Amino acid sequence: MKLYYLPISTYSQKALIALNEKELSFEPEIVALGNEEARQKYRDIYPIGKVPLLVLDNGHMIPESTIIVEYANQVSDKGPDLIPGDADNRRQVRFRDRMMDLYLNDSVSSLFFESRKPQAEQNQNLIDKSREKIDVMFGYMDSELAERTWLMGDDFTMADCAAAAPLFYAQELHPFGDKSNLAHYARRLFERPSYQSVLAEALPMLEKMRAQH
Ligand SMILES: N[C@@H](CCC(=O)N[C@@H](CS)C(=O)NCC(=O)O)C(=O)O
Repeated sequence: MKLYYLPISTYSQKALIALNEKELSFEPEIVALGNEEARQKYRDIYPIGKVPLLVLDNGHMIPESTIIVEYANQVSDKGPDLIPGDADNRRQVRFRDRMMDLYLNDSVSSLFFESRKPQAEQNQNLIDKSREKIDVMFGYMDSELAERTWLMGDDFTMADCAAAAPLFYAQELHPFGDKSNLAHYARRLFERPSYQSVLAEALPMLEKMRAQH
């Protein structure tokens, strides 16, 4: 199978963590989202134009990071069960996955893209709203993590796959402040081998972007 992705993309990183956790190998295909020609070429494959996208050997396309994580969990018995337990527990994993994507990841991504614009062109309203959402999410996560190793407790799940990348970017864009449970959790996530290898590929690219900024 082939994964279309961009190493620095938060949603790509979520899928990559799951593929690493489940010890699944794939053919990597990097999509240069910053290049209009490459974007257009990619839209011929997937008209929505978003990464990640997993394409199976039979040509079946699996877009959307959550669905890629679900697929990885379905086809591999290796590593942790990323959506474990009974129907109620699985619903709670999905709920936390949605919270991480819709309110944490999207807000941190907005801050990232706004921060790359010249100050006069930045959308202050979007920045303020994003920071508000991140603060709500940080408060929610910090209290949940008071007695938990991972977002669901002892099990590393899809929700943790979804939390890692936005928390990594938040360190600079919107630091954890006094949220020590969250800060310790983030450290555990960043040290996990499945994320270390994602960072090994992403960090040189991020450094290059910073140097160009
Ligand atoms: N809901 C999608 C979001 C994917 C997404 O927004 N990916 C970003 C990169 S992190 C992207 O492809 N942006 C390019 C674009 O919007 O054209 C998922 O979970 O996979």
